[in-house]
Amino acid sequence: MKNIKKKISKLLIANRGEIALRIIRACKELGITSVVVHSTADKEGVWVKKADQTIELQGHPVQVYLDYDNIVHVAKTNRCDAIHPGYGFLSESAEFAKACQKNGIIFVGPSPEHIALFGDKIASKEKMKEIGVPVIEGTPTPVHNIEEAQKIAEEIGYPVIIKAAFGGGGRGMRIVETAKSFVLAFDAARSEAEKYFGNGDLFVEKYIKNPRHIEVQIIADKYGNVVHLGERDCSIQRRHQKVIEISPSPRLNAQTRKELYRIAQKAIYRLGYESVGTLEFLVDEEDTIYFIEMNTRIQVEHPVTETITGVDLIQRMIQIAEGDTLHFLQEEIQFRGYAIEFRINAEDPQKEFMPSFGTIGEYLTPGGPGVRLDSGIYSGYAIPPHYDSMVSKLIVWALDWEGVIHKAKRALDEYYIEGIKTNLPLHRAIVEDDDFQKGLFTTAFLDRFADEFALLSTIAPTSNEDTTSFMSRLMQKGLMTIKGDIL
Ligand code: MV4
Repeated sequence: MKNIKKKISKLLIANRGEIALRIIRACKELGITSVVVHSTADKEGVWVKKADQTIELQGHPVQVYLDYDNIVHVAKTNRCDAIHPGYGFLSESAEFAKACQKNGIIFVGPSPEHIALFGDKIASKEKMKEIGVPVIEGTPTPVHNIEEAQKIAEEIGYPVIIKAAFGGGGRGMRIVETAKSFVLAFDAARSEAEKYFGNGDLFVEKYIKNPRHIEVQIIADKYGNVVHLGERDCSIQRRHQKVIEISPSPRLNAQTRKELYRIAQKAIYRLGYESVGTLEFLVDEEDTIYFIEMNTRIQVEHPVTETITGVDLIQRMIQIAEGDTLHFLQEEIQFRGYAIEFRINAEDPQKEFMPSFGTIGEYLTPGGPGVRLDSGIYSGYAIPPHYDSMVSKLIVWALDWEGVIHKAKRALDEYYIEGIKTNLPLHRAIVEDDDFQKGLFTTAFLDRFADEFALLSTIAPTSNEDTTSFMSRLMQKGLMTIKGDIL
């Protein structure tokens, strides 16, 4: 492998919000000057206030974060040696990583080749299979002919799932229960894939019912040293948006866990992958493990791993990019206690969880032992409407599962955000749920729970509402009838 060592003294952050602030903090601790590029809509961002240097990018508030030629140009003219892409935006653009390379700028992440490989869900699945990683039975190449695809689905046996080769976020994905709905589902998946990913390639797999979504965090240097940092249980998600992430997974038998780690570590070593990375697995009701995809970026939920291992993933990611050797061995990593991350979104459960943008009024944040808050907002801040609705991440830690539930309840209760609707009430309801507390949940948990919660929140009496008003609202919704004329 490349034996180049180059110190980074100035790093450009090609991102926004809480992750931009997280990267600034890592830079400060490493003695690196942080440079933030920001849109015209992000002038008042807390990360813009805290960066060492800021550059405003003129243009569409979203497009400026995606225009990689311009970002590389800005990095060069401002003498930055490196760019950290964060998550989302350009973080998984092989072209961006290549453009950095060409211009002598260190891309803080894996090689363009590895990014490209794992962007292709079919090619990466076949590559992993070759290495001995268990994958789900399905088509090894894109299927174009619909009759052919249907024949393969018959062979696999229903239910099957159709997925987009360059997909993500559940788009271009269709579960097919029976042969007669295959054609319609296939056409719909293809149009969606073409529309969102500019490529209509699809593949077909056996559908795994009620899986848990477990991912393994890996860190690897340029010299073949690979360490795993445990798993995260990301089963609590709604419509392919993760809502809560937990490390370690509360109900994973020791043998399955060991097997996940072995598979992940071996695969990363064999691939010659460098930087941080996450292997996503489905674990079915029989504890069978299936690799589904790999994320070649730092993830939103990285703090739960940092919390139980004490490893600063952003700092190590930067040092690996500088050509440093991983300075710890697998045996030196200790996993301590449980961590849970709650993604706090500006959204209204009464309006189908639609984004709820506005200006933050009073802002009272939780703290104390075992509490970490990665927040991109503050009192008086107007949340710009152009970006996604996640405003902060609350991470709690305790030595055992029971303790971390108590910690979560306390920290969620302390958190008060005025001026916008948030999903804090949903989080408070989840941590009170019996199945959640027992660690009994799969990817199906929240789709049901969130809908029931939304319905309940539309009918619950408001704090100062009288009984008559409450009952008449129930009747209007057809949720209650009464005999006679008592109102
Ligand atoms: C699956 C699956 C069941 N069987 N593949 C969803 C997003 C994409 N990364 C893969 N996904 C799934 N693939 C087979 N063969 C179920 C899901 C899935 C899911 C996966 C992870 C987390 C949440 C999920 C919610 C619904 C479906």
